[in-house]
Amino acid sequence: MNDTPSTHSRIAIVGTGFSGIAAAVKLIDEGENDFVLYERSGEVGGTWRDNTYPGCGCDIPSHLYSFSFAQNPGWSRTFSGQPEIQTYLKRVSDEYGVTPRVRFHHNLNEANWDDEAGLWRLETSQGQRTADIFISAVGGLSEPSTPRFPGLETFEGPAFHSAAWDHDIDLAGKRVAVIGTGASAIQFVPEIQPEVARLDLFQRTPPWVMPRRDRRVSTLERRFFKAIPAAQKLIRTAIYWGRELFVLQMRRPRVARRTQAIALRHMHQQVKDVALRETLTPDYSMGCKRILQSNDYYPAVASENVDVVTTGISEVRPDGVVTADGEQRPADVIIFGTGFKVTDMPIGHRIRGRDGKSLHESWQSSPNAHNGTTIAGFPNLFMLMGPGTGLGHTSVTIMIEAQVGYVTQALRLISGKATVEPTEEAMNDWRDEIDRLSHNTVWTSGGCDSWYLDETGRNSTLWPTFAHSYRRRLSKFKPAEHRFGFTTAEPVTEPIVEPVTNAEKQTA
Ligand code: N01
Repeated sequence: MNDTPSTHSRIAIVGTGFSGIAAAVKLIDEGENDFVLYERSGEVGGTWRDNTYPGCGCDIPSHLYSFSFAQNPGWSRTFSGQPEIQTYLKRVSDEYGVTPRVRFHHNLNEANWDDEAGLWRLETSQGQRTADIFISAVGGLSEPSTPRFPGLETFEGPAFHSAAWDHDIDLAGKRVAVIGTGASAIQFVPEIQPEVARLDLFQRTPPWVMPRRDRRVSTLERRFFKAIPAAQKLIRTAIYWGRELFVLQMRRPRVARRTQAIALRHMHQQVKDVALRETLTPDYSMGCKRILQSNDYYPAVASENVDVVTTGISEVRPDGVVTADGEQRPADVIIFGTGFKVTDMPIGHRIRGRDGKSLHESWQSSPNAHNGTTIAGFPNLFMLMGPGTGLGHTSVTIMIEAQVGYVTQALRLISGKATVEPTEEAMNDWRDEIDRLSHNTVWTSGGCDSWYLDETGRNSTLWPTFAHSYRRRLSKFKPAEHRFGFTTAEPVTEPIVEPVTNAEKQTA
């Protein structure tokens, strides 16, 4: 169906990661037939397709880090690796009839709301597409952030970001500079450390690292989950509520101190060198940045061929990295584990609303969307995993499914030629609530700089409390918080692909 000539659809979803797929499955279930997904790549999967670095995996238990409607009894580990998650996403996309609706290799360059025609004009790498409703499912971790160190372009060896791992580069026997010690780096450092000649790990801020309670799931367990889906559902529910308790430590310093002690003990058991332990000990409250989990990071870092470098980088030369104290550290390869553009998301520059202003301009350095989803001045735009919906403590699939249910409620209300957008007041109330909930939490007062906070110092990234309260909040779409209008766009009546229903496929 990818060669269908239609350039207009009632609904356009951009992105086919967890949120794009969830939205598509929900629309299919709703009997909505007139929608397409635009995907810049040639495969679904989003960040789980792109991040193929060695050791890439999930730090949320697999039973929870999956869709409630498509439980997978076959997870091979309690915390899945990237290949298995990617396979899962592709399978769900195929089985639920999403894949035939995806237009691959359509990179969204710009999206402009045309107020006269009452539709979105999506400028893609394959030409203009239009839609009455635009669901942005591009995710928060889609655009790698690579620091522009002076002289980087002169570096003679390969240099790549962890989210675009260059598998053609053989690291065996090489001197490797790894920049960053976040969630990605702590996963790939133990994988590459045994094979490289030297590894200089440039650490700006040490992370808190907890033990990773990962294990193989036995064949018997898998058979059991397959035979009795309710048992897997029960475990999922138990994990869900267990993870909710993690919020308490973000809000209560006493609880946090107890967890910090576990992390420190973990480090003491694995790192014998006192000076190195000092270097690796965070000076901020646990949870201020994402809490990491690993059983092999500290042993790798404590290995003879690894140096943890804490002096900042001043420049890159053709054959190495120079720190602020003038020391040059020779390197054959540079790997950036430097994260993603989260608070200044590139999509914010590409979406323009009614008055021609981009999201970025209207946000003025502090992203905001009502319920993390809709934005005044941007009619019929729904952002999945928008501002204020990220999570540190549990699975984002919970937020995604809540949002998708909320969006479908809104879509039912504008089934004709109508538009919907939140009132300014509703948006301000939401922002005030995020600020109130963030106040005095570890995210805003934990003593660290994190990408949860935007340029203005606000937490505009995380939902700063329990996931279940977000679910409850989004369980009912409130028309009174929105403004409705009418457009002149002709509704599209021609189906793009045959309807498929997923109701019978639901396992949970
Ligand atoms: O990125 P990060 P990531 N000079 O932003 C450092 C998700 N994820 O790719 O802390 C020197 O966490 C930066 O230093 P500092 C998860 O949500 C999920 O590792 O800013 N260093 C930090 O050490 C995660 O949070 C899973 O001082 C620089 C590192 O680079 C998110 O992805 C698995 C620098 C960046 O860490 C991002 O993780 C993996 C500079 N100029 C990832 N700029 C799951 O399991 C940045 N750094 C679900």
